[in-house]
Amino acid sequence: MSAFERIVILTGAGLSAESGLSTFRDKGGIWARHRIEDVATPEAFARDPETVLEFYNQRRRGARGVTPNAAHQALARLEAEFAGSVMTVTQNIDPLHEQAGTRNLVHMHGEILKVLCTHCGARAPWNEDLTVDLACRRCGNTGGMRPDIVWFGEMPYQMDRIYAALTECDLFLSIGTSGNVYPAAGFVAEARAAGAHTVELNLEPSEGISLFAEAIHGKATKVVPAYVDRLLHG
Ligand code: BV8
Repeated sequence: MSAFERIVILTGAGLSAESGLSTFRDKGGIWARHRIEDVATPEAFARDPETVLEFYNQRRRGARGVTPNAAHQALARLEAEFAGSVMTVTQNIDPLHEQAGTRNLVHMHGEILKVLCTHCGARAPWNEDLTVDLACRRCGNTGGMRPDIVWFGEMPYQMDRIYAALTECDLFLSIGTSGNVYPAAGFVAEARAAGAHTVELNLEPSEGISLFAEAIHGKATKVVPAYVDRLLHG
């Protein structure tokens, strides 16, 4: 029986790296090839929608062709077999957690396989390329269809639900994230303040390493299954 009862897990791009999806801040990462100001802000979308839509069209095509790795599968197993509660909060916009079987999941930065109409707020699943002239199926307007993604300067999704879980958790795991982007990078401080044990599982020390009670460094497909086994089988 684990010493813990309520687990909150934060994941980032490093979790999907071994599934073949590029991270952001590693060598050759996404932000080495694109400027955030050009492709990941509402101002960029207003100024040059074609460039922004094409940036996410490439990411959507990439996300369609990959499968969950052993780390995604271990986290789904943890949720299914753990006696207490498990909530997974991901910064990732790929569908790999749900494809591995995770159910209690929050995509705080949105999802690449969903579209949002800026005119009427309608959301829908979307697998194809997005173009500027696409008309919204609900309001019929064109020029406003964007990926259902949280850009820099926009409020991440379900923050109330996330903070409520952080104040209740007794174990906080941060997996595959560099701890650069807020408010996600601040979650470990919230969990600590709630008295939770905090563990970083990452390839290398993150920006927030000093805030974690425990750190396990290595590739996610190696360290995450091993840690989940420790949690489930003592
Ligand atoms: C907001 C879009 C306010 C989707 C993204 C303080 C408080 C609040 C905000 C701020 C603040 N200071 C600054 C800000 C503004 C900003 C921010 O944080 N800027 C940073 C750059 C300083 N934050 C925001 O704008 C946020 N919004 O605050 O709104 C507000 C308030 C009121 C009302 C309205 C608004 C919005 C942030 C979300 C932005 N959108 N993405 C997309 O294109 O994907 S963020 C982007 O970074 C991605 O979502 C990504 O997930 C996220 C974090 O990156 P990581 O996942 O950590 O990836 P990274 O490459 O950095 O690291 C990978 C790690 O994995 C590395 O450590 C590596 O070692 C490790 N790794 C690699 N391989 C492996 C591995 N680990 C294990 N195994 C491996 N194999």
